[in-house]
Amino acid sequence: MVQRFLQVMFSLFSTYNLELTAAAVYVKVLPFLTMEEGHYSLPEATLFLGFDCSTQSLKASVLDANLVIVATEFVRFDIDLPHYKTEGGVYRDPLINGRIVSPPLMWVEALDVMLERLSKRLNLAKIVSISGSAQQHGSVYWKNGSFRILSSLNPDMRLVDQLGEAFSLNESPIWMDSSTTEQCRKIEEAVGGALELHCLTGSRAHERYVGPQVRKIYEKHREIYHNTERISLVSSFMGSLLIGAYACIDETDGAGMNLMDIKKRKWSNVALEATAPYLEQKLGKLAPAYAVSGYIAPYFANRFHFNKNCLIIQWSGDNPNSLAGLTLETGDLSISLGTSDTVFGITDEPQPCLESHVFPNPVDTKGFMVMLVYKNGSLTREDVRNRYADGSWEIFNKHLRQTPPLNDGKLGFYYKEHEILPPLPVGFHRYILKNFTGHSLDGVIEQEVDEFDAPSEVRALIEGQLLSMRAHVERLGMLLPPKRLVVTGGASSNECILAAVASIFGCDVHTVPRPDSAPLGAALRAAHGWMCYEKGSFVPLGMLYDGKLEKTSLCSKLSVNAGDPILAAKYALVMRKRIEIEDRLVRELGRL
Ligand code: XUL
Repeated sequence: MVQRFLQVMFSLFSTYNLELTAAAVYVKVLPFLTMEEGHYSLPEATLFLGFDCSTQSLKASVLDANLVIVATEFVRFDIDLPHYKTEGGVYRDPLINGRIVSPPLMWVEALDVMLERLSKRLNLAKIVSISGSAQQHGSVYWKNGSFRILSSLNPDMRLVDQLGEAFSLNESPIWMDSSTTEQCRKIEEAVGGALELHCLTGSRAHERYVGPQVRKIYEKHREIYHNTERISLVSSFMGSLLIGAYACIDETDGAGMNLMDIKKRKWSNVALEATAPYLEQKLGKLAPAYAVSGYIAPYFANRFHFNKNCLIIQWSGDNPNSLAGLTLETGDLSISLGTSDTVFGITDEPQPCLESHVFPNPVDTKGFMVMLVYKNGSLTREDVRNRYADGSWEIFNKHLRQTPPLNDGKLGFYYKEHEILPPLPVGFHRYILKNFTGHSLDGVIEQEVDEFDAPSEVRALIEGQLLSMRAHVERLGMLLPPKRLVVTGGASSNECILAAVASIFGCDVHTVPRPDSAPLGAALRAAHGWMCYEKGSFVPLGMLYDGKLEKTSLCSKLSVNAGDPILAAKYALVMRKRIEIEDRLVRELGRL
């Protein structure tokens, strides 16, 4: 009875945009926390589930009460759901330059498949809380009247068979999209310029951000805009499915929209007005990442035997969740090598810099997460591997081993996709630095060439990606070398790439036991949200693992020792030259 009352309360809060935080509805219905030697112990026999709805797959990690991974699972969109005919989880529009979308119904069906698989492996009733990560910036458009469908799901049917008519837009713009340059410029102009928008919302206008995407829909497809009752991020969309109601947008992921006042953690009227009318009511409320979105919907309790008290904690972006899963502290830096490459850290005072993305700290009530994002990550590494290493990682690594550091002055810029940082169009650019001795840039000139030998192409790609990261981190004023550098993402299992990171950054390189830190971070945040709920207020995340980190699946290890400092100094010179060339390319070809 109490339970049903709370479920209805959660739905009402969510539907009518009332503020809901972990502390707002506080009733102890779950096992108790115990305090031991400065940390909280989670109750024995409880499980915490974290998802990651990324570009190419839906992943899951399950943590036990000791924060040890007990199960992982994944659903690959292209392979497990081939009827959507996506490539790498996306559709590239051949007619509209830069338009890249994914079908939201595919994410719904991926959840069906994932839960069918997990229910065969685990007793889902032991899961006390669930959270998730999702690709940042993707947006989902719920058609007028869809709340009714979402809140009355029939447990005898799959989700995909019930939500087919729920969307006003059947193709969601995703983070890879770059079709809104015009809208970005108009929004920046309306708020007083790129820097003004950056200071207000944490980022200048970016094509993939939700604000410019919404403005485009409003300008070009007004009927769709008016037929939309709720706009979710991919993160809050997946959370909505699990609570059977519209989940709030998390403040950290919400900062990736060009719509939120980064300091107040509230929608900014100025930014909303620069985007589209009546937008605030379509967005609903923001909530902190540790808040409870609601209890799991009866649909999942009935169909998959989840405990009806299972809490859904706010979902957030994949990068913020990785930051949580890597247990980053101020002064640490992480490089995530995935579909996108990202570099991020935590700071109290972010410097205004147009290249960076600033979000509220996803694991604290104060401070900021600062991030750089590259669109040409693993897909570009695979492309270069296919062109110059016969499609084999072994040959790719052999090329890296047989070429000297600094690549005899060969520098490459490889953009298979329109790049975010720097904002350059598709294209490969190669240069050889003449007269480079490694001691100064005096007399060094760059000569543009068409192609290198195959091994040098591979080294130019990897060195180029890492030099760009080092240069832009330096521009951001972040601590270099960092206190701890943690490399994560698929390519972090490649030792040759890790060795290049150590040489170029000139510091030790750490890795974590599993490269997919986003679902792990989500599972950790599920436990954190549950703990805050139990305590009735925010509790520092570290209270979950302080003093026992090495016994958990969160512990990082030293993988490669710092490279030679003389070599790192030579890389610093090449980096300066590279950034000079990059700035020139942006002036000549850039989208800005
Ligand atoms: C971050 C970004 C990407 C996506 C990838 O700003 O666009 O890292 O989050 O999923």
